[in-house]
Amino acid sequence: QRPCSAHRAAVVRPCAVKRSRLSCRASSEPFPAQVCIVLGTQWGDEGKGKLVDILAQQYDVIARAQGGANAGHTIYDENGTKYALHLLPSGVLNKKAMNVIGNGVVVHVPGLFEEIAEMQEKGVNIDGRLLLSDRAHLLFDLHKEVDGAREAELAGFQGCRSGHLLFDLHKEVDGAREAELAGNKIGTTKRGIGPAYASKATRNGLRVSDLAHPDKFKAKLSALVTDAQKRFPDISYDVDAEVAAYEKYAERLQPYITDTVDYLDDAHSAGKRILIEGANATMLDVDHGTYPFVTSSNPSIGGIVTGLGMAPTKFQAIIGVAKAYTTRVGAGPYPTEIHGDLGEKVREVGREYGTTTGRPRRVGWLDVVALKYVCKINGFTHLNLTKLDVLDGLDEIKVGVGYKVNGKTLSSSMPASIEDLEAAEVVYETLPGWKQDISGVRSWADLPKAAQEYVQRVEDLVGVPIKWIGVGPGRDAIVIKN
Ligand code: 2SA
Ligand code: GDP
Ligand code: MG
Repeated sequence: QRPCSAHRAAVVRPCAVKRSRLSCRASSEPFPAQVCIVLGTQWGDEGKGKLVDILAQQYDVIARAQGGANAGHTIYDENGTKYALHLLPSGVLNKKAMNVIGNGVVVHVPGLFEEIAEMQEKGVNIDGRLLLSDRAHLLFDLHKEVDGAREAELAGFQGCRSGHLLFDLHKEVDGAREAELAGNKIGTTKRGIGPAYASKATRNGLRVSDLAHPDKFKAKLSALVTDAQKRFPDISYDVDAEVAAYEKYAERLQPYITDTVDYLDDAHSAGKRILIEGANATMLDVDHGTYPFVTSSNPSIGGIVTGLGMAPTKFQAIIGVAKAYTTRVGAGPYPTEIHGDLGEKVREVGREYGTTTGRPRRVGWLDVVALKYVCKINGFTHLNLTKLDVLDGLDEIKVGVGYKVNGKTLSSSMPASIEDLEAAEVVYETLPGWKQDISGVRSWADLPKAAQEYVQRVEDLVGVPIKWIGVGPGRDAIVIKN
């Protein structure tokens, strides 16, 4: 299915990536903020990696704060070479920049080395350009197994999850909660993210700093495995082999391990420019997203503060990245979802397949209600509207501007309960399409009038300036809005 869809998309946009070889106008424009954050505003895959890659050319340090290898950030260099990044920040292509993996990231060490090797094969050497927080949690293959086992188990009924009240139930072992939850699968990436953050919250996780104490490492890992096996007895795990592997990894990781809180503070004091890359997105935030169909970190602004140990008073720009429509991978309520042929068409033109798992992404209209809610949480200074080119062929384009729920119309807040969200009736505005290929457009003035009006209407509805507009996957396929 994938080669075929990629082929069809290539037929629709034959030159989109090739054109990116021509210039890097957007990357040469200086962006003034000393500390700048790029965050996803929807359900992920908005194109954060592309903006980070563009801005990274002007920054000294690029940092990741949360998530793990569930993230998939696709970028293209000036030669059109494609890179799919998962744990490494999308700034790695700026060969002068230092890349930081902060304390809030859950790190699968073998996966990290694989990614470093893949980059090296493509001529990008990471040596001396990567720092890993000594407080970051280690994500073991064990966590991936638990992730798979939990997903396999979830089916049918979704039980009690009304908020985070401390029911007596929560005092029981995890198994009791699972029995209560026996519901649909979340549709995770099976990268072990939830179980790794669960270990962190349960306080039996292992951190990068534990690698320096091999005597205690084995005992801690054994305790983690025993705990998981109580819950999932079928999981078999060779602790000795894992300990031996991690002894070797510890040596290789040594040059990267740093107190990144200190490093970032010193870098900031020295006037270095710091770019922070969010992974996933606020609608997948474990607090603010469509719980429980979310990831297990805080991909919103709070997760950046805790995930790097950086004070928010240092932040000057917070950029929200939003697709001109929406996509979502995995299960969960999706009020503006487009079903049928039209959804399929947008998926094919937009090449909407997971960067990490290859899963087809669900597709929907732009949801301004969710976007306004996400703006409140994050305090965006600018927006980047991406993939406007994907809407080129449409006669008309809808924008969700309200939810009718329980007799009320919401315009900038989300119902907490997914049952209410599932029942929400979306109020749409319909705008005319432009029916023109905009993938070669590089200036606001050259965008068709209907495309300008679409972008302007979104900006007016959301109330945050749209600075960048994506018109293709390549680095130069970006328009700065006047
Ligand atoms: P997890 O694995 O525990 O974080 O999954 C929980 C939910 O979070 C969603 N999620 C994502 N949604 C979109 N993109 C993600 N990254 C990859 C990409 C996804 C892929 O960039 O394409 O390749 O499939 C991502 N990571 C997590 C996930 O779908 C669950 O709904
Ligand atoms: P991220 O997780 O937010 O970094 O996004 P992903 O890399 O998972 O998915 C975004 C996809 O859209 C990637 O394949 C990008 O190359 C592509 N992309 C980014 N911006 C644009 C754009 O403006 N137009 C088009 N057609 N593709 C884009
Ligand atoms: Mg992605």
